Amino acid sequence: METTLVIIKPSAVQRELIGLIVNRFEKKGLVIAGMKMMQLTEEILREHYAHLVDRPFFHFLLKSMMATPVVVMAVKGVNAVEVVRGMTGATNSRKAVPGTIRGDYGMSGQENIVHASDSPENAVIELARFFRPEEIFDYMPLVTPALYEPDELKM
Ligand code: IDP
Ligand code: MG
Repeated sequence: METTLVIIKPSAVQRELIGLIVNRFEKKGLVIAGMKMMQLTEEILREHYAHLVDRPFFHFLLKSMMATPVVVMAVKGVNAVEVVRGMTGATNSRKAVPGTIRGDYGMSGQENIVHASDSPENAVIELARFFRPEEIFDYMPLVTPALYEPDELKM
């Protein structure tokens, strides 16, 4: 099983979409292995978005990501990184297809509702950035045998 990082961004917190977004991951069959609210800082954002610090819109991204507290989630399941990225949709919400979270709830490239890790390697790095090890819980809901065929659970 993989665990991936999701951030419910201030754009979604402001629009009162927290519960709805958590519910989408739960209903998909993913496990919420960790979840908390936190205020992001410039320091953590410069690390998290290191690939974008030289882009002209970076100061807008900083302001937008610090506008309210965010909800950070550790989301677990077989191939969770790819599954959650698929549910998230394209970066620009206007181009994200309907049925994805960005496609259903966003109209912006920057204010695009959620962050999701883009590879298993980055998921490990990003989870460690936002969670202490004891904040991610190793449990499986009782419905698990109804969600997967037994061999899939070994993945
Ligand atoms: P991703 O969130 O789909 O992985 P990244 O390229 O990693 O996309 O960009 C991180 C975040 O930076 C995006 O989710 C979005 O909020 C913001 N961003 C990316 N590209 C642009 C842009 O061209 N204009 C404004 N904001 C952008
Ligand atoms: Mg990214």
